[in-house]
Amino acid sequence: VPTAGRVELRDVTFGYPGAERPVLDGVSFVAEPGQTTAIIGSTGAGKTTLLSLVSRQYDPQQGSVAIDGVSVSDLGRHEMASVVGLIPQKPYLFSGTIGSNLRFGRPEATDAELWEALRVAQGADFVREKTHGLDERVSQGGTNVSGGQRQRLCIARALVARPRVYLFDDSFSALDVATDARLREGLGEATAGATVIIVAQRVSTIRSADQILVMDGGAVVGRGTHDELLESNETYREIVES
Ligand code: TTP
Ligand code: MG
Repeated sequence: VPTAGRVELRDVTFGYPGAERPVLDGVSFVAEPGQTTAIIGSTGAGKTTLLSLVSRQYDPQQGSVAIDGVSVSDLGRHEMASVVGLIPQKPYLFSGTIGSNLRFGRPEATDAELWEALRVAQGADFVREKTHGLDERVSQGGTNVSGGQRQRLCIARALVARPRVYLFDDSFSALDVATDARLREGLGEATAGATVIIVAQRVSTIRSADQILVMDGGAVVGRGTHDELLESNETYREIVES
């Protein structure tokens, strides 16, 4: 039974520097290891902001963010990278090769491990088609990798690092439904035992999540399984019907 990677937010309030109103207001939840927690909610609800607090790009003004009982503010930068794998909503690559990008979180990873991560992330085919394969050069603003390919490379990069907590920020919305399903099936195995938090737009992506948090205006306005929320939550029903 996995026991590592438990994420706990307690009464978190956060506003961006200089802003008048908080973006997150009294958010509390627990995401358990071995489970998938999905977050859904309208644009601007604060989903990305929430993930940025878990990955400690910002600290909350009030409340606490802890992983396995340790406040993330006590984790060093390097430690953080091995604990949390964030796949950002706007995926980015570092200047270098595809291989060096994939090895970012774990430099000692073998080529076989990179290919396995690429296979799961549905990215092996396009990397294989590159003239230089893993040694193909990419750059921040480069055009030899499309947006969708960039996203798959970022997913593979997180898998290679083997963190305790995965944060997927809207990583699946741009995929067709079949690729989305295939990718998440493979991810289920590859991330087994870890804590998985998925921000999603599509209900099909989160239907089977162990827990769904519904966010609206910086607050969690509902939580439960898909069936429970359909019963009990008006905001969730509106999202499902839209
Ligand atoms: P987000 O946390 O970006 O909202 P979201 O991720 O739920 O939206 P989307 O579905 O479109 O991805 O933003 C919440 C609020 O915070 C919003 O009013 C914009 C504001 N904000 C900033 O002021 N600065 C920032 O850097 C970010 C990311 C958001
Ligand atoms: Mg967002």
